[in-house]
Amino acid sequence: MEPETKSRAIIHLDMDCFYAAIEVRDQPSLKGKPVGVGGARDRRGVLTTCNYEAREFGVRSAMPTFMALQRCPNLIILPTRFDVYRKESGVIREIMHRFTPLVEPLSLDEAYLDVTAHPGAPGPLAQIIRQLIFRKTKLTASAGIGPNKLVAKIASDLKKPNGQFEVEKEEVPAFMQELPVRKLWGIGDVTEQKLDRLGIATCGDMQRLSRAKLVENFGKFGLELFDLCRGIDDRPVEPDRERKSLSNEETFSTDLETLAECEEKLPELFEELMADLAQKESVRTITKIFVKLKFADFTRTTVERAGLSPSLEQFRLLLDEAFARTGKSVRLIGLGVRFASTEQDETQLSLL
Ligand code: TTP
Ligand code: MG
Repeated sequence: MEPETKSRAIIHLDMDCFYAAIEVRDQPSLKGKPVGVGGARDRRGVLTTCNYEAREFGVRSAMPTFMALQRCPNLIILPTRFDVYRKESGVIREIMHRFTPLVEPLSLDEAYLDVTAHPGAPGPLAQIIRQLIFRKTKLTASAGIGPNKLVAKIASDLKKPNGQFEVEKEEVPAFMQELPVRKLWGIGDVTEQKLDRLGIATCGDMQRLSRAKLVENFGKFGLELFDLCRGIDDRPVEPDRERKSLSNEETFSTDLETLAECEEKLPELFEELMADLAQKESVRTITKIFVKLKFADFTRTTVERAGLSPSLEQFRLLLDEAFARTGKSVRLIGLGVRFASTEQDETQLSLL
């Protein structure tokens, strides 16, 4: 046996249907009714989230509004109020900081807390934090408690809404055994399909693959998977990490041949970038905006400008310039912004 160090205690806290919960709190007549927040009713609109009443109809975050309305014709759709969400987020963050300085926000409504140094047991602590949040905001939160970020994050989903789930260190192997591989960080559709072909559905299944086999199939990520499927995750909770840039990009299933086709993709990419920005980096100063293109031959080019604020029109000018550089067909368009630098190193926020 390896020498035991004090095991870590990590809480992953996640507000329940955050934007929708705020809207219902502020308009009590909506209570009990299905509510979605976000996009307009036309085909382009997308919901940011919806409450649990709407989820019973199969409505989900990031679902196109028209599809949500097909599933739930009585869905009440409200516009976003990011300033209100940001304010509540600040209140919640302040409460978390009373318990530990090691708070790593993932978005407005989600954070990891490392409470290892706190004298209290982590389960009851999570309970207290959730109660304080409710008392102050009248919003409910769910929590996962575990020996690392991976386990805490997965656990916080299990008793949603308004619940919590704790996995003790000794329980981790059993906890991982039946868990669908999809729940692991970094596994999307493509990896999932590949795993499916290998006959792997759960983390328990994956544990039977050697490191070599995982690397053979997934490259370097295979090494990570070897640990993740065993519930091993040493990543520290890193408070208030700051990224230098934020971007939104899309790779197209068929390459775009003309500038007009590229321009057509802009509004959606722009909307998504703006929503992401509002959620993740609402208070940072933007210094530059950029457009990145990747071409069919996998070469790339980036055009960026200082002193512009992000607008659809400015991005269009950068896109035109980037396209004109080669005229080659385009397989990817990315729009992004860079922030004023701080003394902190660049660390990519891993969206677990
Ligand atoms: P989530 O925590 O993913 O969702 P949620 O809080 O609405 O619901 P849950 O109870 O399952 O935690 O996201 C937090 C907020 O972020 C959410 O209220 C709206 C916003 N959001 C988007 O704007 N776009 C998205 O695609 C997602 C997933 C969330
Ligand atoms: Mg949430």
